[in-house]
Amino acid sequence: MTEQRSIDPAVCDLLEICEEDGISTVFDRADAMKACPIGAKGACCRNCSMGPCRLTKEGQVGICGATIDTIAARNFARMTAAGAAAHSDHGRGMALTLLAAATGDAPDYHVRDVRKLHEVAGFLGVETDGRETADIAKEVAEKALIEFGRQTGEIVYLQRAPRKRQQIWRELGIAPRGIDREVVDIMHRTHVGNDQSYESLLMASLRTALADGWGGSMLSTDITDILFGSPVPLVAKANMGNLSEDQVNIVIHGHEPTLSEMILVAVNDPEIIEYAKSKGAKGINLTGICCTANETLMRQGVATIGNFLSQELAIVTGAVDMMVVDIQCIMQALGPLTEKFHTLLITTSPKAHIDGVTHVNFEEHDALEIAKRIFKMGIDNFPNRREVHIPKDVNQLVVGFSHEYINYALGGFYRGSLRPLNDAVMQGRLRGVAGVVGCNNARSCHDYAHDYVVRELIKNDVLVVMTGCGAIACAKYGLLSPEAAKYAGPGLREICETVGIPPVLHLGSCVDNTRILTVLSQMATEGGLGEDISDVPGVGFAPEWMSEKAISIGTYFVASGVYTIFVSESPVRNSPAVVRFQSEVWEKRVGGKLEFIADVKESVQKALEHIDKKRAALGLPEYDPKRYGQSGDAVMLKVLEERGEEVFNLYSAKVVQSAGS
Ligand code: NFS
Ligand code: SF4
Repeated sequence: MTEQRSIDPAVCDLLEICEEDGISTVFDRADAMKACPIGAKGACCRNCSMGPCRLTKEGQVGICGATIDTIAARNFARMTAAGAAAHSDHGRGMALTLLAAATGDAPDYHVRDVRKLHEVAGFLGVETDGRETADIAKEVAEKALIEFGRQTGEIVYLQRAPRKRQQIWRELGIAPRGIDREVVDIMHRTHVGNDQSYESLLMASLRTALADGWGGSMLSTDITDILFGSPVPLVAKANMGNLSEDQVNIVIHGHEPTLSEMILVAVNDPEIIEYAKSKGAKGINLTGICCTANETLMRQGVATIGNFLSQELAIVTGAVDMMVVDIQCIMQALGPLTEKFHTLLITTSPKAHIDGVTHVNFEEHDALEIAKRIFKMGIDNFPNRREVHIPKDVNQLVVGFSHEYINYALGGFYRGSLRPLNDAVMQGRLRGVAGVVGCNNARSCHDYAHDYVVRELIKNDVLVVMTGCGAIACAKYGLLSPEAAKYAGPGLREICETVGIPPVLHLGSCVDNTRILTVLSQMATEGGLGEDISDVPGVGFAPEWMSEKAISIGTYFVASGVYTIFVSESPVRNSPAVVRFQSEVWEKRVGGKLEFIADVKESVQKALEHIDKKRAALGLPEYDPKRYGQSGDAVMLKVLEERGEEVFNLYSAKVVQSAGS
């Protein structure tokens, strides 16, 4: 039973405990709660109180006359807007933190990456010559905030896309004006009695999603890098075995790095460590879940113990003394669950409370003090621990592939460039590239589709970049370590062995999907792979999506020219017109298309066919794995190994051991 629920042995172990002890989890609730068959197809509208209207019969319309096409498109548009709002509000939070840091209102935060600050200043038209860092940071933050409230014109970051892409957006009238404006636009046009054309609703969805991808999320990534440093490769660890038997286990969960970074500072405070010892603990062990974990994993090597569907199971170990959550993807079920265990659950964001759960409001201006106060609450809870069941599973991974680092890894410090990547695709050593991202979903076997899709892609010489819960999934199965090169096809394996990278690169949290946009833009302008993102032989994948944020991400990938596959039934399937529009019409207009494919095998097949179609359109040689695997690089590695000489490996030279190991 439990094996069908997850491919993660740690999760299966803990589910057995749940079964024995009668603890209900997301997996049980998914079995008990059948999805509403009407809502699941996009056939239900509750946009006014004459409804809800359920369109179940051929030709039926809502009380106001709305057709199935309008209703499906409106529902989709609202999902996009909610996702874009969540990401963008997170980005706004980062911009406000940078502003507070620059003006001295948040004295615990500093600009850690001055080079990145200057780069972003360049994008936003902020003068840097002869100015103090704080002064530049203040104007960068102010300029970033203008992007949210911009009313007319277009958001500045669109200029980071290939020229041809920008032209497409402008000609179609989908260049976003301001980030907030586009979210409001969707909420307005989907109100009863407004936009009734599915076509216009779906085009507006593209614009709003672009405001997320090239706006709120991209700013979020940039400003997070400025404040906390651009990631560089680190060795880190994944899965539940990273919880400690004899130390205070603090788990951070959610999305924003602002609090977790302060918790990281506090964890090294001798006073806090002494305090933990005074309570009988050997020390403090910090780990993470979901995207907060990805943020601290990428920059500091903090271990991740799981993704979206493991959050309850972390508590079931009985070893978590405190779980601190901020925003997004936090299951309400954690509240009642922690009542059965000793775990202290703390909410910290004014935007995310859970009834009955202790709330400590986190404020940037007093960040470190609040972090320390929260910490002490966790330590105080250590003596209350009862029985613990910590699964042994631990996997190693290498994280920290910012787009800047990918440039450097491939081209070297003085000639950092994606040229080698483009060359590899052009020669056919790499068949193409894929971004595999997104959530877990309790309606499908936990982590199975992520693992399947990624293994198939790398076996077929497709270089994979990942973020979010998908990246955590694959980390747990060893796919993010350089040794995973052995699962790759011959061409990709050669590249991994030569450059010293894993075949699957971890690019960060879900807002960091914008790093994929940046890499794709650079590939398109580097030369040899056309002149636009839609020319690059690549695909986007969300194998286990569940959130509205995933819909926004998928839609901005489509609007940027990428064929994007969600492995599930379509949430708009009751409207063949909307389904067709998202695939055929979007492809004709923006070069990218969105398809929901329930069969995971078929989804990979379609992805590879698409990559080959793009290769053919560029006049590139047909992909032939037999041509590689015997080249000079591989032979040289073998010779060195046989002679017992140390093979130069990026990791031996540059990897900084993770904080925890
Ligand atoms: Ni992305 Fe990260 Fe995970 Fe999905 Fe949730 S944690 S922002 S939304 S579930 S990948
Ligand atoms: Fe029904 Fe129209 Fe109201 Fe939707 S907006 S609930 S279709 S009457």
